[in-house]
Amino acid sequence: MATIEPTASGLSAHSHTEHAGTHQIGFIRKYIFSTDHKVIGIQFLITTLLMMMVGGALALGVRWKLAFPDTPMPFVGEWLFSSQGGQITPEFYTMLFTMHATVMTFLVVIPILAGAFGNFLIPLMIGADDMAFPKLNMFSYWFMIPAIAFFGFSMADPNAGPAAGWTAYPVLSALAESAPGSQTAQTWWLLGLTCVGVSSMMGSINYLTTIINMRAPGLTMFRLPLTIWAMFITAILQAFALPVLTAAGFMLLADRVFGTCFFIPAGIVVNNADPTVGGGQPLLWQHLFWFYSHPAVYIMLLPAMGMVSDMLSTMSRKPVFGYRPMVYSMSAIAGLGFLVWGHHMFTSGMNPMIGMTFMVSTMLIALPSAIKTFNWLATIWGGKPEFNTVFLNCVAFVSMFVVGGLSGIFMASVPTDVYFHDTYFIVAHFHYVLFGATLFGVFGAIQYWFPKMFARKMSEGLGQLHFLLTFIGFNGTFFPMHMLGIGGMPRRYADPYIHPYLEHFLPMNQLMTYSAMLMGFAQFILLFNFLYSIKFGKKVGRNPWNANTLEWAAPSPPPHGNFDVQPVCYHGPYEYSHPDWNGRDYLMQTDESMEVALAAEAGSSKDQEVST
Ligand code: HEM
Ligand SMILES: [Cu+2]
Repeated sequence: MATIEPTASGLSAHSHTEHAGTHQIGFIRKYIFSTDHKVIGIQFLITTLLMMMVGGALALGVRWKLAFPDTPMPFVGEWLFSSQGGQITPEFYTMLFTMHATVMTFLVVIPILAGAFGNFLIPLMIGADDMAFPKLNMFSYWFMIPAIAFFGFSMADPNAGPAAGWTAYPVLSALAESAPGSQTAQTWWLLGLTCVGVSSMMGSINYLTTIINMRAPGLTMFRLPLTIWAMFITAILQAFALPVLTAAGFMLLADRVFGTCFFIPAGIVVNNADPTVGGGQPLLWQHLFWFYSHPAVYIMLLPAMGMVSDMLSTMSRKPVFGYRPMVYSMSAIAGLGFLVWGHHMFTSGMNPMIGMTFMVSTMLIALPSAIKTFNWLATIWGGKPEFNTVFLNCVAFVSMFVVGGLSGIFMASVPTDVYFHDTYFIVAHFHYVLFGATLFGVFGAIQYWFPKMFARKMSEGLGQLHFLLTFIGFNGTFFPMHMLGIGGMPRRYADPYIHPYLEHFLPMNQLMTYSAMLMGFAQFILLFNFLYSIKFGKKVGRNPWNANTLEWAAPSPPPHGNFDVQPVCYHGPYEYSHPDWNGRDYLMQTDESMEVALAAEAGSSKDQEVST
C-alpha cells in the first residue's frame, strides 16, 4: 500500500538505526527477554492460548463429574484416584472448578486482552515506535511466569488443591484447617494472584502513559480508534481497582501466614481446631474482592468491545455508528462499574436499603450497554459485510453479549437474585459475557490482526469451521445452564444428584458435557490454524482488509520501531464508503485526502507492495 512516501523523516532515520540495532542483539534478547511491544504481545498471546487449553481441560473435568458422576475419569482417573476406582473425588472437583475459573480469568481473559492485544496494538494504532516504558512492559510479561508457577504449585499440592473457589471467600480461604486444600495450596494461590496483580499494574501504567503521551501528530483523542479508547479506559480501571485486590490479597496472606485476623472472626471452630481468636470480618473480603472484581468484568470486556467495534466497521465498510456515544458509554460503564460491586453480595445479609442502591446502579449499566449494542447493529445495518471469520465472530460477540446482559438484569434485581444466586443461572450469565462475548471477540481479533503479526492470513476455511463448532458447542454447553439454574441446581456441588429434585437434570448435563467436548476439540483447530498459518498462511501486504487505522500503514510484520515513516494523522479512523468517493471505499488516517491517496497509490512502485 503506497499511502506513505518513504521519505527519510526524522523518525524513519531513528527507527532504521534501531532496526539495525535489533539485528545485533541475540536470539534471547530479541525473542525471550524482549522489550519490543510486539514480541511481548505475541508472547502473551501464545502463553494465554496455551493457558486456555489448560483451563479448558480443567473445565472438562468439571463437566465429566456432572455428567458421569459414577464413571471413572478418562485418561487420568485410574492414576489420580486409584483408591476411588478412578472417580473424581469431591476435593478434586473443588480444585477443578477453583482452578478452572482462576486460570480462565487471570491467565487467559485478562492477559489476552490487555497483555496480548493491548501490547501489540497500542503503539501501532497510535503511531508510536514502542511503549513508553519498554522494560516495565517486559517485566509485566515475566511476572506472569511466577504467577503460572504458583498457581501450578497450588494445583499440584499433595493435600488437594485450593478449595475456596476463584472468589476465595474467608473463612474457608483464611483458615488452614477449613478444607484439605486450604492448607499450603491456598497460600500458593494467593501468591499467584499477587503476581498477576503486579503484572497487570505494570501494564496499565504503561498503557496510560503511552496513550496520553505518544500519539502520532494529528492523532487527537477523538481520532483514536475505539480499540485504543477501550484499552485506555480499561487501564484506568486496572490502575484504580487492582491495588484494592492486591492489598486484600496481602491481608489474606497475612491472616494465613502471620496469624493476623483481618478476615477471621472470633470463636470459629473448624475441623476440631481450637476456636479462632479473631476479631476480623469475613464480609470485608467480599467488599474488597468485588470492589476489584466487578470492575474486572469490564477489564475482561471493554477491550473486546473496542476491537469488535473496529472490526465490524471495517468488515461492514461503514463508519462506526455513533463514535462519541460509544466512547461515552464505555466511560459510563467503567464509571458505574465502581458503584455496583454490592450486587454480588445481595444474599450476604446486607441492609435492604443498600441492596436497593446497588440494584439501581447496576440496572443503570444496562443503558450504556444497550447504546453500544444498538450502535453495533446500526454499524452493520446497510453495510456490505463479507461473512468471513472475523465478521462472524464479531456478530457472535454482539449476540452473545445480549444474552449475557439480559440474564444480568435478572440478577441485578434483588428479589430474583435471592433465588438465582449461587445457582447455575449465574454460571450461564458469566459464561455468556466472558466466553460468548469476550472470547468470540478475541477469536475475531486473532484472525483480523494476524496478518499484521506475521504478514500472512490465517486460513479462512479453518477459521469458519472453528467458529461454527465453537458456536454450537458453546450454546449447547451454556444455554441449558439457565434452565438448570431456574430449576434450582446450585453451583459448586460435586454431586448435585444426592438431591432427588435434581436427578432429572442428569441427561441435560450429559448433553452439555458432549457440547463442551465438541467445543474443546474445536480449539485445537484454532491452535493448528494459528501455528500452521505462521509458516504456510497466504502472504499478504500491509493492509489486507483495506482498513484505515495506523497499524495498517506500518510494514508487516512491523520492524523494531514499527513505522518506516513517521505517520501523520489527518482524520478519524472510520472513513469508509463516502458517497462522493470514486475508486476506493476507504481513506486511511494517514491519507490527507482521497486525491492524495489515489495519486500515491498510482505512483507507488509494485515492489513496495510486495516488499511489505
Ligand atoms: C448488563 C450488564 C450486566 C449486569 C446487569 C450484570 C449483573 C450481574 C450480577 C447482579 C451478578 C451477581 C449475581 C450473583 O452473585 O447472584 C453478576 C455476576 C457475574 N457477572 Fe455480571 N452483569 C453484567 C455484565 C457482565 C459482564 C460484561 C461480565 C464479564 C465480562 C460479567 C461477569 C460476571 C461474573 C464473572 C459474575 C460472577 C462472579 C462469581 O460469583 O463468580 N457480567 N453479574
Ligand atoms: Cu458484578
